[in-house]
Amino acid sequence: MRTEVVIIGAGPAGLLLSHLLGREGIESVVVETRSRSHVESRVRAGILESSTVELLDAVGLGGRLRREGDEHRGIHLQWPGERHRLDFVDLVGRSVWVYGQTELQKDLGRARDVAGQQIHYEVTGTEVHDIDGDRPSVTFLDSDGTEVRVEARAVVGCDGSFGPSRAAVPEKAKQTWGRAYPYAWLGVLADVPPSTDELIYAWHPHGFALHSMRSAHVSRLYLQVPPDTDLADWPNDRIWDELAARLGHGQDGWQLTPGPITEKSVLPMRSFVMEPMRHGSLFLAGDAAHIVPPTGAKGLNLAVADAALLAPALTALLRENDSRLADAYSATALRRVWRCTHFSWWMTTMLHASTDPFDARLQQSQLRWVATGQAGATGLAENYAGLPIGF
Ligand code: FAS
Ligand code: PHB
Repeated sequence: MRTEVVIIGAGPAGLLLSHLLGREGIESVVVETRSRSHVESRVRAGILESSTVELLDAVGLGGRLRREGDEHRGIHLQWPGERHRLDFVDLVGRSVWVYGQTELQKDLGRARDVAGQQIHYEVTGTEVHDIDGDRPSVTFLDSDGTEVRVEARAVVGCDGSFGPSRAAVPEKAKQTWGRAYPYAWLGVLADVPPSTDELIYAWHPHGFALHSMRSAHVSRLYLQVPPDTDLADWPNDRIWDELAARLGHGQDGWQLTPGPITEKSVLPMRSFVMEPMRHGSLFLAGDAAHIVPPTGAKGLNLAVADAALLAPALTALLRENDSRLADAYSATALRRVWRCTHFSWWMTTMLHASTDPFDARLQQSQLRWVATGQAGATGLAENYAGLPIGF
C-alpha cells in the first residue's frame, strides 16, 4: 500500500492530524491498535483551551462542542477555610470549555468517516522502517491477520506513551527528561450533577482534590492518593467522604452531593519530554513525545497544538517541497511543550500535599499569593486558558 503520510495512533493527535491533512488534500493512512469503541470510550481529559476550541471551530469540528460543551470563565482555588475564584476572562480575556475527550474523539471519528479516511483499527505488530530516508514505511498485522506494509513520504507517531515511534528514534539521536511524582490521582465518574459551577482545585493536608464535570448531570472528580493505590481500598463511601473533606463540604454553606460512581481509575502522575520531535521522515506528536501531569489540563491541548503545527509543515513539504516548517516543527512545538510542562509541574507541586511541613507552608503561601493577587492570578490564567498555538 502507498500513501503520503502514515499516522500511528487514532487518539486526538492522530485523528486531528489526518483531518487537517485531509483538508489540504494530503492522503493519510491511520493505524490503531485498539478498537474504535475503546478509543472513543476511555475516560481521559475534560478541558479544552480557548485556542483548541478556536482551531476546532475553524476546521468544522466545533458544532457539537459549542452545543453540548460548557464554557467556563474560570476556576476556584480552595484550601481549608478559604475558596477564591479566578476569572480568566477578566484576567487574560480567554475562557476554557468543558468537553470530554471521549466526545471530541467521537466528533473526530465521525468527521473522518465522512471524509472516507482509511483507519485500520485493532492492528498488531506495528513497526516503523527506513525513517532516515525519504521513503519510510510502516508494517503491521491487520485485524484479520493480513500482513500490511504501507510506504509513504512521512510517518507520524501519534501513538502515545507506549507506542513504537518513540523507540524508533535512535538512542544517540534523542534526549529525554522525566519526573515521576510521589502520588497518583484516583479519578471517578459519577452520575450526579456537579456541586459547583466551575472546577474546584483544592489543597488539603490529606491531599489534593479536584471537582470537575462532564455535563450538567455527570461529575468528574479526583483525589490525590499514593502511587501504588489499590482501588479495592477505596470503597465509594470512603471516596465521597474524602472528597467532601478536601473540597470543603460545609464551608460557607457549600455542600458536595454524592451519587452513583460509574467509573474508577488510578492515574500515575509524571512529566516526560523527548527531544527532538522529529527524526528524518518520522515526526512525533502528542503523548508520543511528551507527558504532563493532568493538574494543568494540558495533555489533550498539547496534542491538538502539535497536530495544528505539523499539518501545515507536512503540507508545505509534500506539496511544495518546502521543508522550512518541517525543519522548524520540533523547535516550535517544544516551546509550547516546555511551557506546558513547566505549568503542569507548577500547578502539581503547588496543590499536592507533601509529607514535608516546610513544603506545606510554601504551598499555602504560594496559593494565597496566586489566589488573592493580580500577578499570580494572571500567570495562572494565561497558562491555564492557553497561549496561542505556535506562540
Ligand atoms: P493517545 O494516548 O490519546 O492516543 C495514542 C493512540 O495510539 C492510542 O489510541 C493507542 O491505542 C495507539 N497506539 C499505541 N501503540 C500503538 C501501536 N503500536 N500501533 C498502533 N496504535 C498504537 N489529559 C488531561 O488534560 N486531563 C486529564 O484528566 C487526563 N486524564 C488522562 C487519563 C489517562 C488514563 C491517560 C492515559 C491520559 C490522560 N490525559 C489527560 C492525557 C490524555 O488526554 C492525552 O494527553 C491525550 O490522550 C493525548 O492524545 P494522543 O497524543 O493522541 O495520545
Ligand atoms: C477533567 O475534567 O478530567 C480534568 C479537568 C481539569 C484537570 C484535569 C482533569 O486539570
